[in-house]
Amino acid sequence: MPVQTVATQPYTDQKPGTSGLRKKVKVFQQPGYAENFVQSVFDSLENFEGETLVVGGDGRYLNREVIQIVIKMAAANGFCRVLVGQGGILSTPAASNLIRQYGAFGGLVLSASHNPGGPDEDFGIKYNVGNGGPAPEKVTDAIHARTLAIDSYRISDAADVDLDTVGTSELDGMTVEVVDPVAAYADLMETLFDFGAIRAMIAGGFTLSFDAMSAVTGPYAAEIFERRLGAPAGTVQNGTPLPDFGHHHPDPNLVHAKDLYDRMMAANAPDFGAASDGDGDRNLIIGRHAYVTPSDSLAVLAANAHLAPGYASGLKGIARSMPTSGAADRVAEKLGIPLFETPTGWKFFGNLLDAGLATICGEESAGTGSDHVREKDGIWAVLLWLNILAVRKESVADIMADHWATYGRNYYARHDYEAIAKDKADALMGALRGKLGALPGTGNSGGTIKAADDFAYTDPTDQSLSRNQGVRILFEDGSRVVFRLSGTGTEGATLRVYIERYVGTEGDLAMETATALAPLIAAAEEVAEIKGYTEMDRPSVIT
Ligand code: VG1
Ligand code: CO
Repeated sequence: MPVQTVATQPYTDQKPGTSGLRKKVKVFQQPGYAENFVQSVFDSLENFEGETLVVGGDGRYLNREVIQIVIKMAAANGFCRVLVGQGGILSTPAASNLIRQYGAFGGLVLSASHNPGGPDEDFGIKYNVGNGGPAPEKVTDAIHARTLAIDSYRISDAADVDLDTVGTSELDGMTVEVVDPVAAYADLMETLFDFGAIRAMIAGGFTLSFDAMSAVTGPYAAEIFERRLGAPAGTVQNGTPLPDFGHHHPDPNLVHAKDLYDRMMAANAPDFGAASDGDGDRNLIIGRHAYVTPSDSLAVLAANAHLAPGYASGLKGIARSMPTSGAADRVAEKLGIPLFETPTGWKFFGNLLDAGLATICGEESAGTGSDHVREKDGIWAVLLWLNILAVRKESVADIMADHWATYGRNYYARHDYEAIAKDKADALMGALRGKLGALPGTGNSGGTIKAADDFAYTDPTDQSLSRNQGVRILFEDGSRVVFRLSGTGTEGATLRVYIERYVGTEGDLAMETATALAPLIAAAEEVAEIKGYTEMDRPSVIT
């Protein structure tokens, strides 16, 4: 019998987080662990018989093995076709694009994104629905419920599929199509941006450096920046996806992309630097001697998007996650378009994009994207910046200065306290929630507190309600401090503290961020007793 039904026991720890199920590789290597989760995904879906499933991952350790499992289970469960990236590779935005382009039923994206990879590090599985975006909460809740009840999974016992040769084969009556992971995505980018103008800018001496962090964007960046846009070989650094990302943490921030940062701050820095994360959906933007915070980047991209052909007719709206700074709000106000504030995680943008309410979305965690796919998209953000630079013919630093002079500046930082004890993290958040009602009207180093709440979001398209999405302390002058626990970590808990202060166009727009935020950083400590609960006297990462 080609299809086997295998008896299994539920695992109790398969609740998807902010972006899919993420666990240590060793956890995924337990018997039936990946199979249980994949079967639970299929069990919670309906009417996919005869449909197409897209599968691919960021190339991390275990990627190929789990892709073989997914293909054999898709065949055993009745999918008609699986599309898989050659070598098992698909960046998250490229997977989203393929789902949309082929009208697939959905897709499984294998990645733990910015988390490190390797036998002792992290792996992940995320299900994306037919619009190409991450499954909404009602789907992930159903998947989780199923993982707690599952007693068998279905899998074909056919031989492994050759993932390295582009072409079509059969597996138990199901078609397996191995596709070039880059081509369709690169073609899509050419429809959105003025490649001719960017190519001319590069030919005219504009220099750039892209750090793929030994993760999935290497092949995409080489094709787009070096081959299609004519940047010299070597523009893309760390361009080969490695199962352990070269022992690095593929998180494009100032700590983990320090090489790029140092290059961009050096005397002979290139004009433009960028990096992306494990699965290619994040972006770090650094101009020559000018770091751009992700929140500012979202605002600048929104304010200038009309300069790129794909957005020439303007934006319908902007959406940002709640902890992302309000810089984009000021742009939306000036453009006269709506601004949506959602909980953290790209899954909350899908409905807004589908409904045509928002065109551009972003998160403070270095995610920016648009309605071209239903995921955040690192290379897209880089290309939009390049298109804007090619049209405006100004430096990144000048564009930032001009932006702040027009809109004022939202000074912003995120402090992460990583790998703290889960009970301590829960106690900190519990204590904070317990005192929310008493805070308004009181004062501390940050000034007078105007309001304090636990963010809740009602989706304007389907009225679904998401509660407990982060504690907000809002001050009278518009400053704020936000606290939430990460939903992507695999070790203990991570506390994220988001700190923001707005300075208007008449104020000092050239302060050091740490100086501008010092009173609010003190206020965060006073309100939440971070040192006491975390037993850490400083954050592990500041971005
Ligand atoms: C983090 C970020 C969030 C992002 C998520 C997935 O989640 O804060 O903005 O959407 O990662 O990004 P959390 O729950 O750890 O704060 V990725 O590139 O890891 O898919
Ligand atoms: Co990612």
